[in-house]
Amino acid sequence: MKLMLALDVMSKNEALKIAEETKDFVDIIKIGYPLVLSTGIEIVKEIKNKTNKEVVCDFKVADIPATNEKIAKTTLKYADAIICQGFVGKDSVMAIQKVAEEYGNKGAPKKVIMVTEMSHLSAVEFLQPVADDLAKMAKELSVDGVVAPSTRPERLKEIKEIVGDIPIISPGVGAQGGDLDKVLEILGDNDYVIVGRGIYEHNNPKESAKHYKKLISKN
Ligand code: FNU
Repeated sequence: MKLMLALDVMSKNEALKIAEETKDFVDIIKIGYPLVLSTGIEIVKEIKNKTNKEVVCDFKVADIPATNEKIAKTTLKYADAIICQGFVGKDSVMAIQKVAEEYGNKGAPKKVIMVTEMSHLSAVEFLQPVADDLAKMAKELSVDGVVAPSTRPERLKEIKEIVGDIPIISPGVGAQGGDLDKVLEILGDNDYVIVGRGIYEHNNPKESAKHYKKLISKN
């Protein structure tokens, strides 16, 4: 199982410092609007140069196909992977997949990760009722990964059963209170546990990353 660092800090210096400090224990780095809107998309290059890790842009893209295509082009020029929402439907996700195919190559494929059920409390209101169908769509489209919640292990398990061998990217351990032990019983070698605040808000991010990596690697 792999550790994905969610680097949601708001300054370039802090981002690069934490990325470098934790890189021996982190498998892949995820950034999103907090960092990219604060510093610019070029931060992707700087993180990659400093760490030699793949960078995922968590933009939860959720627009019409024509706009999704533009967002994907700008993002995948820099990033290795992009996160999109599935609830906008097949054509919107496929528009991103088309860009990923165009921009990637065998040595450096570009990946599309689709959100199914989110990890926060209110995801049960509107997303949970359709999440199994979203997971089925993710399977049908052969996306490169799906996001499913560590905050609700029973749902994580159900979604994993639907998507089969598609890697799961799971947020919710640490600050959101997800139970890592339960999550470790469900996820497998190709899946990712996302930890953000549990690492970057820790007084020693390196030690925290090391701690999570050790717990995850035991399985
Ligand atoms: P931490 N994230 C999430 N839940 O938390 N992409 C989702 O359902 C989802 C996400 C992201 O809580 C969130 O934006 F689809 O500090 C943040 O970047 O450990 C990270 O996962 C969790 O961060």
